[in-house]
Amino acid sequence: MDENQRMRLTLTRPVSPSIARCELTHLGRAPIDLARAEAQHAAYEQALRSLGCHVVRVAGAADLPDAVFVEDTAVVLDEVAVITRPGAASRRPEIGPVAEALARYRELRWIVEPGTLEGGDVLCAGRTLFVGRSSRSNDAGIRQLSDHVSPFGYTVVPVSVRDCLHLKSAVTLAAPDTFLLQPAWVARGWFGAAAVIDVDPQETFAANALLAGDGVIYPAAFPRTRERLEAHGVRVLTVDVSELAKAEGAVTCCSLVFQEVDPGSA
Ligand code: CIR
Repeated sequence: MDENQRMRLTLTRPVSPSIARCELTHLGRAPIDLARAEAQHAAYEQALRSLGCHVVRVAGAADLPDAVFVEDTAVVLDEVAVITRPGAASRRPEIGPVAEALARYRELRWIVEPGTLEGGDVLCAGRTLFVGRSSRSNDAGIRQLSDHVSPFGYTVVPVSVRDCLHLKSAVTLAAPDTFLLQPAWVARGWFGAAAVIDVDPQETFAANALLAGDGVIYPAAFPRTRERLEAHGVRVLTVDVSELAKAEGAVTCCSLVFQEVDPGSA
């Protein structure tokens, strides 16, 4: 089936009422306004719909503070979904309901002990998966991911990152052939001859954009980098994610975007 005829799905999960107890690695704790976070999340889902995504919500989890950051629980490719084993132990109970939801769309594979992997460390560009070696994703997890996906023709490239939570804090795709990158956190050499847009030096956390369809969802907090994206012809939909950012989340982490696949064709 033609890619354009397939439904684009996105899995999301509600903001947990316990989000104030979220994991934090590089940020200090700041009060999070739950009602505002929920409203921001609803606007984010609406932005996904406006880019042609059908939003599938996984049930909320009141006792799992970081459940909204569903990206970290799986890596979804056309052929298979790999359920992760988050490096943050508090996040491991998040995976069950996500796996259950994804089983409707994909065959599942699993990262197991001693591997750890979080989806925020996995950047899929065509048939290459760049994977951050971070405090959340270890070499055993990266090897297991490679074993799961290489039969389908994917190459896994481990990437060193520094001073940030995940690889996708430091680099994401702004277009299928264009990276948006924070050069302080990841070296652009990993990405070969591909086009690279650097974030504006005044906007430290600006490298996380969510590519969905023909546009990106992007935080309103980074207008200078937004200008750079638009100057490269990228269609940008801005969302205010200020409350989720206090939990060290950004725009990719609140969804898993994938194409519906005819089970007979995968
Ligand atoms: C955590 O530290 O695990 C959460 N507070 C934030 C996770 C953000 N995830 C992501 O960017 N992929």
